[in-house]
Amino acid sequence: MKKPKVSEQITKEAKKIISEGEGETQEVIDMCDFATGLSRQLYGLTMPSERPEHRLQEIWQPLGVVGCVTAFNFPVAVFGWNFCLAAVCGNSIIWKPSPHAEGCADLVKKIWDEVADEHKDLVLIKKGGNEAAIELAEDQGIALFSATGSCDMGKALAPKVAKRLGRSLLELGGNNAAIVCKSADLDLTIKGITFSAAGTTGQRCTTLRRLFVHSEVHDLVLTKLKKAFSHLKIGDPMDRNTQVGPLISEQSFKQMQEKLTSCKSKGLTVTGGDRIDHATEIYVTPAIVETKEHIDEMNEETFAPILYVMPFTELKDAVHLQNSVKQGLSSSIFTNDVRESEFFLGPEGSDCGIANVNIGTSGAEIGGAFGGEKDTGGGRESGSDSWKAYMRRTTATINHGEELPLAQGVEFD
Ligand code: UN1
Repeated sequence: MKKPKVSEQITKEAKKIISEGEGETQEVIDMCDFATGLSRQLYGLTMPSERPEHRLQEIWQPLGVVGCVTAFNFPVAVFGWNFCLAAVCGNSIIWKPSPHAEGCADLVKKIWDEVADEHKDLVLIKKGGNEAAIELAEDQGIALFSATGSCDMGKALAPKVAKRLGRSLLELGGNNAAIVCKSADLDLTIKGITFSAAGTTGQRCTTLRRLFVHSEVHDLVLTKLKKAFSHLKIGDPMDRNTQVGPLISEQSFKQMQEKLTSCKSKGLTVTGGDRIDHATEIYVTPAIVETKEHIDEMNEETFAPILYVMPFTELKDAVHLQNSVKQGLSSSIFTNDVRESEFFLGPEGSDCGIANVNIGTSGAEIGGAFGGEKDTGGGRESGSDSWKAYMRRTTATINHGEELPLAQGVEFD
């Protein structure tokens, strides 16, 4: 009953297409289900003790207050990842939403208050920009500081938390790559690439930004990709036929244009990236940049739909380039060769927190731990054992005998 309202609010503020708004709301519902089951599974290990009549056990305890900073592009799902786990682990949360999406936060809080009875204050909202995020980071009372946003934001805030020896959980920028091998099923591949690169108008941390294509299929993939991009339906995100909605701000458009101008000045072929005339919204055609080498522009995350496409001949070289950037969030390989996919998933393969086979880089399910390595910040949210970040661990040793034997056989009589 509340789902359409929340979805529409997401589409209104974050400008995501309505199907993605609905998907995001569903993600919160799924997190509620997941966390409800998880609340009975916050297991602590029991270890055999080296001493007779002793027991060794881990007990997980709540942390206290979690501070949560969320970005405009996932205005409710990321809160859901954090709050659902924080709550079943016994914590409360202070949520600082993006200034672009405070209406989403108000709506979620209203829904919470309707069902929360005496637990309303488990969720408090702190509105504001950078200053509000800094206050949370510096506040000694915030036991866990969980933030989603750019790498620059993480680098500015993490030292403030570290200065008070607080805990951080960071899910920062991505610069995600996909590798297309010659054995790949190209129809599936083009679909996966198009959704990951152009979906959400390139404004996901998991958006596909760099594509390495085996030289034997490079030209064919490029032709098919350009065709797929040219058929994308760009426009009003409330219209169910739309696939690509507007960019969030003029600033995003400016950053996108700067990148494309720089690529053009290097003589690279750029297809798309054009602004579509509109009175109020910023619509842009997703861009493809063709390059023969890994240029500087590819090292940074531009939060807009730009896909760099580059050929390779050896898989290990493609993986090396994929891993050569500072960020380490998501990655994909498209292949029907098990040796290639296993190499990609192995220790010499992708260095990212997420590695997919025959799926694009975006659109992760909540059941897995979500997050990435290196400049992406190392945090893990949502599924698997991510809940452990929201608790503190007590190691308890219980002596149920009448003697006091010391560990390691120490004598002190
Ligand atoms: C983000 O952009 O910050 O995997 C999160 C995905 C989404 C989450 C993206 N489930 O694309």
